[in-house]
Amino acid sequence: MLIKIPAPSACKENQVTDEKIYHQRRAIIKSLGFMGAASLLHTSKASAFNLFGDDEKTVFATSALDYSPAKHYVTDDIYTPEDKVINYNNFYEFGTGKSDPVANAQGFKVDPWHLTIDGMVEKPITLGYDDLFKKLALEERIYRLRCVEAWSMVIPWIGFSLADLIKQAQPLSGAKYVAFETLYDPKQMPGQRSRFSGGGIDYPYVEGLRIDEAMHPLAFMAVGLYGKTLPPQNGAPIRLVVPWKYGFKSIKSITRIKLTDKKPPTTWNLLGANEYGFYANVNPEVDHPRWTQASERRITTGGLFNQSRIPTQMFNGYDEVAPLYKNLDLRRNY
Ligand SMILES: Nc1nc2c(c(=O)[nH]1)N[C@H]1C(S)=C(S)[C@@H](COP(=O)(O)O)O[C@H]1N2
Ligand SMILES: [Mo]
Repeated sequence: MLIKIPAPSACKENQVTDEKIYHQRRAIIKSLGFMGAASLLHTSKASAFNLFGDDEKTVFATSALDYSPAKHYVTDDIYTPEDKVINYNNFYEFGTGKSDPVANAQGFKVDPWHLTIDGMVEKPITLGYDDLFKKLALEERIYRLRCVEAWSMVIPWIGFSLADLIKQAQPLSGAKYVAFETLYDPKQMPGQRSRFSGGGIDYPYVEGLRIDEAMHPLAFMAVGLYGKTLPPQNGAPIRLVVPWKYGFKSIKSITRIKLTDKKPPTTWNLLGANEYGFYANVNPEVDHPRWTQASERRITTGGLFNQSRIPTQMFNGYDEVAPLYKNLDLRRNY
């Protein structure tokens, strides 16, 4: 079956409705079993190359039978314009202000890159930069991202499921957790040079998931957004996206994924255990000690003051993860 995929650049921030319809269509096209991503890769190593090609591109989907009604890979929500997604960031390695990452990360070197998956696995592996785009079929997913600070965005990511990546290393049955680590490179990351410039974090930034959370199909490894490779400020060349958890779990610029039988330390929990838990599931009923989590500021179009305040949903609306926590008191395990 032949499918036409329009270039993402076709959408403009002031065409919200068009943008929405346009992308919705694209996401559905993607869920039709699009397997051609590797063949769309540019050989160029220029900074942000277009993962869907420069123009309308004809690609092959395997067959309509591949369609799975994965309702949570798409959304009716209005997309956050690309310009907001790539200019309003949290990436403390590049500074603690929202506009610091875009200002300080532009020279960040992502190629060569090494991502190692090791620990309790049958077959430890290390992926180089090109492998990140070629080893697994790329797909697009539209996810809500809810920061613990109570703002949120809707972002079209490109990547593959974390489960598919982990399976490449063949986890041992005793592995109970997955630990993640961001690059440690103070020469490139000014926030890592001192405690004061990096928000008090003891770098490298580390995160973790229980193995069943990590293997959940919604847990995603992103290598791109809005049809292009990730900008450095969004965690190039590869970052985690866990849409039902607060944004700080979605660790950026990952160099190591380690399977372990011990609960791994996590950066924000180390920084303030009474404010940031290991689970960090989005939960409107459990407030942050210093602010409510019952609602959030959705960043769409418009200035800072006309963005809508909307109710926060349990698990950020991804209720299919609820069974993962059926035996857990989510008030105590925030
Ligand atoms: N290594 C690293 N990963 C990180 C962070 C960080 O400071 N360092 N910030 C987190 C937080 S708090 C959020 S909300 C998201 C923001 O992702 P975005 O900038 O792509 O929207 O990245 C997360 N991942
Ligand atoms: Mo965040």
